[in-house]
Amino acid sequence: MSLIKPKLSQEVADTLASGGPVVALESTIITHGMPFPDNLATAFGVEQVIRENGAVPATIAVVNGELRVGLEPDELEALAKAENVVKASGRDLAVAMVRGQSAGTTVSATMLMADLAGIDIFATGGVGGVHRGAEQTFDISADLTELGRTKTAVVCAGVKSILDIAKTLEYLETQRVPVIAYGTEEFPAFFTRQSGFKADHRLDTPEEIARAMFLHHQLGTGTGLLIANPIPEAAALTHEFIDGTIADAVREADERGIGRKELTPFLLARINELSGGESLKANIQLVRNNAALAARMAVAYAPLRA
Ligand code: PSU
Repeated sequence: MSLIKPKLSQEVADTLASGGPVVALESTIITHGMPFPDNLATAFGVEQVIRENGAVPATIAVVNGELRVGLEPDELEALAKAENVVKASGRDLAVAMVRGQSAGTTVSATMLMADLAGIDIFATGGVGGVHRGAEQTFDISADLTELGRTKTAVVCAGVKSILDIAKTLEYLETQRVPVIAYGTEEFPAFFTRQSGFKADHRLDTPEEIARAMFLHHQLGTGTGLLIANPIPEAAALTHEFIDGTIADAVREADERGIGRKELTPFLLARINELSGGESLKANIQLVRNNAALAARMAVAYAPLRA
């Protein structure tokens, strides 16, 4: 039981108090996932998509040591421009507060803060997972353990094949996290619609997903849910185009000894360079697509939780 409440924006506080739909958004995608100015344009655009689909966006971050849920436009801009800002997973929040730091929150930290604020649904691009070679390095994202203990539904476009997708799915099974693919049998691979692995479940409407969330929590499972929403067909990259690029970036990281929390941002930036910007374009489209689904889920879920 937590004793800390993050600081909510007025709009988010009012919407939650009236039982309205709110969708949480992470900020590591802004501080470490995309370059300026695309990161800022995407952050504003994604908030807009959530509004167009009937919900209120709540971008989550740490600002000068304060846990914040719902940022003002000038605060988003400052985060998007900041250099050397911290990347905080759940375990880093307390130290960031003590040191008065500003931080982009990863999926794990955002889930934790959303839960503290009373927000049930969160949209992102991709979640972290089990890295390739994890049998040697033990590099498994804290996002997966957080999904195993925090009751937030996370909408993503699957996980990138910078990760070991089979091991990521195994780990989620161990953590009692249902993996629900939206409108498809297959677990998507972020830039591509297919990964070669099936998701555990398929549901075809936001309303069905909202009901599954409700029942999952009624069962007292205590865990989150991972909703995998494939990138729209028109924005998707092909395996022929992106797989070699991903492999090259992973090899380069290995040769340069880049690991731990630097690894994911390095791979994202390098894949963007090597793909001539195509991966960034795809990334932006899939985040917007996830925001739309999350908002529709939040609209369907609000009356259930009342
Ligand atoms: N995957 C993406 N874009 C991102 C991230 C993941 O496609 O920006 C970010 C998310 O914030 C995620 C974090 O929580 O990277 C995972 O980092 P790590 O692998 O170090 O746990």
